[in-house]
Amino acid sequence: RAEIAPGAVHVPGWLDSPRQHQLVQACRDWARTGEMERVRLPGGGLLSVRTLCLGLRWRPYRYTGEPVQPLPDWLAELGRTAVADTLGGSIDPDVALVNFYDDAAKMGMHQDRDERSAAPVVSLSLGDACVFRFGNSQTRARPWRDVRLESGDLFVFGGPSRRAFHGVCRILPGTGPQGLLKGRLNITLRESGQGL
Ligand code: MD5
Ligand code: FE
Repeated sequence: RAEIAPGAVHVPGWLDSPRQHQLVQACRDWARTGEMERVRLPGGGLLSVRTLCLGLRWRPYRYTGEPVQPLPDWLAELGRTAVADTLGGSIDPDVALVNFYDDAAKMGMHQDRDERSAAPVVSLSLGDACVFRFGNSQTRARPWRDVRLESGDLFVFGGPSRRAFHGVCRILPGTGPQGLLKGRLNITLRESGQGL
C-alpha cells in the first residue's frame, strides 16, 4: 500500500485472482449489450478507449439522463469496501465507468470533474499493466508521478487528490495474468452527485 499523494492511495494486488476473473466475466456480460463504444468529444475527437457506463450514462462532460444497465449492488459494495480499506469514510456509488484499453489505447491528462459530489473515486485495474500518470490539481503539466498499475490493483482518489490531473500513458502488452484478458480494463466507481 502506497500513499502517492494526500488522498491518493495505491494498493497493489487488492483483488485476488478469483475476484479478478469474476470482474472480467462481469465486464464481458455487460459488454454483450453492445454499449462498449469510443466516446466522441464535443470538439470532434474520439477517445481511443472503449467505455461502458453502468448506473448513469456519462458523456463528456456530464451525466446524461439516458438509461443504462444498472450498477449491481455487489459492485457498489466493493467500492464501499475499497474506501473503508484505504481513506476511511463512506461513498455511495451510483455510477461505474468501465474502460477497455487495447495495446494502442491511452488516455490524455485530464481531471474528473463531472461529479457533483466530493466523494472519492475508486479505480480497479484488470489485465495488462499500464503506466498511469498521476499529476497535480493545478495544471496538466509537471510535476507528476508515473505509477505502474497491475491487474488486481486498487487506486482510491479522494480529498486533495480528487481533482488531480491524470492519464494513462501506455499499456504494457502481455503483462497481465495468463488467461485473464488481452488488453486492460479499468473500472471506476463514482458518486455522481446527481439528485443530491
Ligand atoms: C483508467 N480512468 O485507468 C483511469 C483510471 C477515467 C480514468 O481516468 O476518467 O475513467 S481512474 C483515475 C482517476 C479517477 C478519478 C480521479 C483521479 C484519477 N485522480 O484524482 O487522479 O482508465
Ligand atoms: Fe479520469
